[in-house]
Amino acid sequence: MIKVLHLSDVHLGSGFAHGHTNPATGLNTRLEDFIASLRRCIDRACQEPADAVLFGGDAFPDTTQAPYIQEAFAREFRRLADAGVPAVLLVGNHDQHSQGTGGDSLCIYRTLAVPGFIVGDRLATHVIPTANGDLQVVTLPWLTRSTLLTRPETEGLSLEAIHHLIIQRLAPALEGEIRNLDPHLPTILLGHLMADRASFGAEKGLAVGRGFSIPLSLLLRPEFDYVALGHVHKHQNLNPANNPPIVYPGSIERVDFSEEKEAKGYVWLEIAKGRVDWQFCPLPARPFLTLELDVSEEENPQTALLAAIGQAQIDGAVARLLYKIRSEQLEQIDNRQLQAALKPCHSYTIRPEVVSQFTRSRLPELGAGHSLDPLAALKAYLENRKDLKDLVPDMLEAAERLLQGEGETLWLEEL
Ligand SMILES: [Mn+2]
Repeated sequence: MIKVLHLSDVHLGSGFAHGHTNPATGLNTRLEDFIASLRRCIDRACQEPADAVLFGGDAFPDTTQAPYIQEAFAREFRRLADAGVPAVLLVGNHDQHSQGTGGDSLCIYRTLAVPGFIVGDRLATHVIPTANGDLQVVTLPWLTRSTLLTRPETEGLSLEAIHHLIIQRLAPALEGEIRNLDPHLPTILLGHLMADRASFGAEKGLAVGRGFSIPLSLLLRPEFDYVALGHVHKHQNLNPANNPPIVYPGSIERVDFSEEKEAKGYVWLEIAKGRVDWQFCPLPARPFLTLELDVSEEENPQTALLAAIGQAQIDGAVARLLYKIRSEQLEQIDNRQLQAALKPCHSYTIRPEVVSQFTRSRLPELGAGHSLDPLAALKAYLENRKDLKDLVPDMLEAAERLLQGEGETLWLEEL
């Protein structure tokens, strides 16, 4: 059996807002978290050792990462080269230059001719010699219109029509690769793509251009012993019948709160022709925690908030406290006390939402769906002004009062 470690969506350099600068290293603590998770993957691959490592794409949030972040990624993967473990680095959408002409952030590994490294930036089949025999890997990087189509072919077409055309082109191209496979070798399709049945995670909001999805029928082929995917941050197997398994290992650390409830990890698999055993291996990623409560009916909202914090496992977590409150209760809130209670968190944000009966009952035409109401706009603004943090309750209360005054006027005018 050939032993393979399959990981994906490293996104080194993202989520800095959830961390802080480590005074000992000068690095953002979330970068340190991401590096630690990547290190655990590489440790496993080196210690077993794995016969090959497959990286499913999205090394960084974009192609313009600072050199120290690119170096951190290289430092970990380099250990594979040192240990003689071959690796395939697949190009994901975040690795491609946004214009499609600037190359990708992984091609440097080919240029440097890192021993045993293959950069998967096109649809191609690679035969990788390993200690336990040859492994066949078909690479399918993130597809863009420039991958399979020429400019004149797409001129004047809608995005939807272009996506349709890309899939039309992909089908015969992939078929060509499949027909040229050596039928005796264990074979893996390594793709960075959104498959039809995948449930979404953070990648939905992270993608610059809305992508398109690949029909599962293109991947469900008996010629593949395992389909190793990247792109979707939530671990899942799209084919529970396992013939072949079609697996997203997911991201190795939580990029944002949308991944709060997802386990993070990588996949370890042992493969021979016609046979594969695979296992999801969880990583101790930093927990994210949302504390959401409505204290608008509480006699003592501060006590309710402190009790909720006291009951939660906030130690070392990236936490957010979201609570609904009435404007007249705001003076009962002592933010410094909340901050002290949240101190054991790795980082936290506190977001009060002032609920108002008034705007809903008297001015329904200004309700949700019509426009962004001024209070929501003010809150969004204040959330981005960390320097005004201490003034938030006062400003929201003042705004609330102003809005009520305005409401009265409108109401009178209508009469
Ligand atoms: Mn992606």
